[in-house]
Order: sequence, then C-alpha cells, then structure tokens
Amino acid sequence: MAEGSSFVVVANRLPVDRVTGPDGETEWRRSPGGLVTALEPIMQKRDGAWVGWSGDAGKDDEPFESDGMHLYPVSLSEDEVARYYEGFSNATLWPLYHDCVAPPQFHRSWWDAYREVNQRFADAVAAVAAEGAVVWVQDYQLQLVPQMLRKARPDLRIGFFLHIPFPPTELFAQLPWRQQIIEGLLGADLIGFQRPGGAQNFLRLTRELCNLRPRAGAVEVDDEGASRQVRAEAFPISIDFDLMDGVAADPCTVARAKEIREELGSPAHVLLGVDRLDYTKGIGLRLRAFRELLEDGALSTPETVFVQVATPSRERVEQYQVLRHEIEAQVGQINGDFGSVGHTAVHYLHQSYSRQELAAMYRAADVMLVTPLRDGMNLVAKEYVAARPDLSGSLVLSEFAGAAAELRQAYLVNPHDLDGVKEAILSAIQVDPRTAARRMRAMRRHVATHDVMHWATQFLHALGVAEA
Ligand code: ADQ
Repeated sequence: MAEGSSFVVVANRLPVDRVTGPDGETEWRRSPGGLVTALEPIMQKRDGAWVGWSGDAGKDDEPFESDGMHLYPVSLSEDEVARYYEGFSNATLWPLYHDCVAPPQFHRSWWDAYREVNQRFADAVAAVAAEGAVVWVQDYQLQLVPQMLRKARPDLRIGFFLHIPFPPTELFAQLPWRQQIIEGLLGADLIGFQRPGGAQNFLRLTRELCNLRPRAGAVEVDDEGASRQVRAEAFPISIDFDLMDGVAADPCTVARAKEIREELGSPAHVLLGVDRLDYTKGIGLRLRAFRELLEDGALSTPETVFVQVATPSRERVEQYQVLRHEIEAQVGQINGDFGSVGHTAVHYLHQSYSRQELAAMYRAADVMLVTPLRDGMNLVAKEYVAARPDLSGSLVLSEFAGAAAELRQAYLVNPHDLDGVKEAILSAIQVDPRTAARRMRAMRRHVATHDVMHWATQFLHALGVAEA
C-alpha cells in the first residue's frame, strides 16, 4: 500500500462538530478538547488521519480536510446509535467500568451492534492506514478494534488508550462478553490506562479468562504461531496547562470573574462544581453535603453560594433523564428552603460554556468541588488548578478520581462519607491564604510539567514512535 496516512487516530467521535449557520449552510467546527490539541503537531507532521463518527445518525459524509488533518467519517444509523452507542457503550460498559454505581444492562442485540460497528471502524482504518502505520485507538466504545485491525493489517503498530477506569476483575466478570473484550484489546501492542490499577486489573483478566501468563506489565500472545508482546501501562491524561493558564490570566477573564461574583451578589464564599451531568460525578452527594452545612448553620446564605454547572449529556439514555430530574428536584428543594427574594443558594446551570467563560468561573470560585464516585481522571480538577495563576482557591477532590493520585495537595475526600466531605468543604473555605497558596503552587507545578502533550509523547514513545 503506497498511499495512506502513517499516523491514524480512531475514536468514537471526529474532533469536529457539524454546525448549521443561519441560512441552513453547514460547516465543521473543531470541538474543544485536549486530545486533538495534543495530537495536532504529530498529525500535521505525519500526514495524520482521524477516523470517527460525525455525531449525526444516518449521515453518510465524504472524507474531508480540517486543520491539516484528514478526517474520515464513519456513518451510524439511528438504530446503531441506539444499540452500539447509547446502549452497549453508555448503558452497559460505562456503568460496569465505573464500579457499577448504576446497574449495567446486558442485551445481546446491543452487543451485536457493538461488534458490527467496531468492525466498521476497523475496516475504515485498514483502508486509510499506510504500510507500517501507527494507529491509536481511543476509548471504551472501540475495544474490539485492535484485534479486528490486526487481523486485517498485521503490519500496523497499534496502541489503545482507555479514558475511563478499568474495573476490578470481580465486576468485569459480570459481562457476558468478557473474553471477547479482553481478546479485542489484546490486538494492540500497547494498552494505556489512566491508573496502574487499571493495567493490573486487565493483566489479571488475561490470566483468568484467556489462560495467559502476564508478567511485569506485559503479556505474550500467540499470533498464528508467532509470539507477540502486549504491554499494559498507566499514562495519566492531562490538559493543555499553558492554554488554560493563559486564558485565566487574561485581563478580560479576570474582569469577567469579578463580574460573575458581583452577579452572584458578592458573596463571601463561592463554591463551584463543573461536570457533565452524569451519575458517576457525585453531584447529588455534593448537594446533600451543602444542604447539611446550611442546615447545621456551619454555612449560611447569602454569604455562601454554590454554582453547579451540569453540562447536558447522553440525554436519550434513561438513567440520565432520571438523574437530571433528581438533581433538579434537589436544587429546587435547597433553594426553596434556604433562598430568599433576590438570593439563590444554588445556581444550577444546565448549559455548555466557552473555554473563556469556564476559566472565568474557575477564577471566580474560592472552592472547587470535584467529588465523583469513580472517574478515570477528571480534567476539571486539573483545569481549576491551571486557572489559578494567583495561587488562591482550594480544591476538594474525591480520592476515587484518577487525578487524586497526582493532586495530593487537594482536600482529598471519600465522597460517600458525607461528614468527611462537609469537613473538607469547611477546611477549604477557612484555610489561611498562605497555606492555600502553598498547596496550589505544588499542584500547579505538577500539572504544568505533566500536561497533555507530555501524556501523548509518553504514550507514543512507549509505542515506539520515535519522533513524537
Ligand atoms: P469526562 O467524564 O467528560 O471525560 P472530564 O475529565 O472532567 O470528564 O472532562 C470534562 C471536560 O468537559 C472538561 O475539559 C471540561 O472543561 C469540559 N466541560 C465540562 N462542562 C462544560 C461546560 N458546561 N461547557 C464547556 N465545557 C465543559 C472522560 C473521563 C474522565 C477523563 C476524560 C479524559 O470520564 O475521567 O478525565 O475522559 O480522558
């Protein structure tokens, strides 16, 4: 194969969104996100291609160019979106991989769609990858792609990165198709996880389900008589620190942060949560902790306000509709009990924001609450740290977020321990500015030196891409 790209990224979504203008014309706009930022230099240098779904069901788009990348849309029918994406990916794998904090649903027809769609992605990559190309497969929606691709194209070097946790073996064992998933992943040369525990869980499963003998972060597999090594390691993902730091330091952002505080009624303390509206993020527990602090009289309104940004997410999946009602009811009750005319206790914002507005919110908040029940990494925690160039502000962080392993100077909490969360919130509010600055400086130093470019480079080096 003479033509094709020597570097191919494959992810459920393309790194662009279709936007429709006022006259009905459509164009592609780059979606925000660290992944594409981190990969852009290498994509440009190596004539990179990105294979992914456009986000619209039933659309058959032609390949196109964007920012020096070749984009190859994979089409999905309405029915496939329902079974492969909303079903198997988001109602089976997502809860299963997040400690079953919601019950995973197992349906054979969802699995069939997952397999078929993974095959379509693998075929699309096989068609665009040059001889000996490097392919980087992203995330839980595409776990069968490495094996499917290796079958079609044994010449490729294949990496896989899982953005969410990889569960303990006892939970993973519930999956009726557990062996197929492990075998699917074993098609890769390198499998990246957010935390070392994920890699260990995976390697243990290769022994339990596939009778392999993992050793020292790797396992040998048999490829039609030839032995091949598969490595499993942790590569904690991160953010573009300089970008967030720069936006947050911009005088316009500083002015906007001041304005936000004024709009909130110039309270003494602003607490902030920013999450996709997802049951893994612990939004309900956090609201309960805040409510109890108001009930106890440890905090009061209007001196303290809580801003919760809950980004719309997976709105067609039933569990998410239920969650939205629950959170909105909780917010309504707190505001009914503790608000007054002109003063709201919880400002609940079910919207998306620009990077600059998010940075202004981060800068406006004295205490950032990141309390997931389980989270692969949690980039919001790292963004908050990057958005505090003046070293003020405190981070309350769940020990069940991958980020907790790096941001040790945060107020680490077990989100199930309501009293512990309440104590941490109070400590974070009452901390003296010098201690806060010391903690923030240490966290910023870590994120600045472990940014998303560092993550991509480490992964690609381990995969054997010399010039990454
Ligand atoms: P997510 O579960 O989506 O990611 P997270 O890591 O926090 O969680 O990333 C969310 C991103 O969305 C952040 O960059 C944040 O700024 C942005 N965002 C949130 N609300 C927004 C809003 N209202 N408007 C605009 N932007 C908003 C999954 C895993 C994580 C892992 C990441 C990356 O679940 O554990 O950290 O992938 O691997």
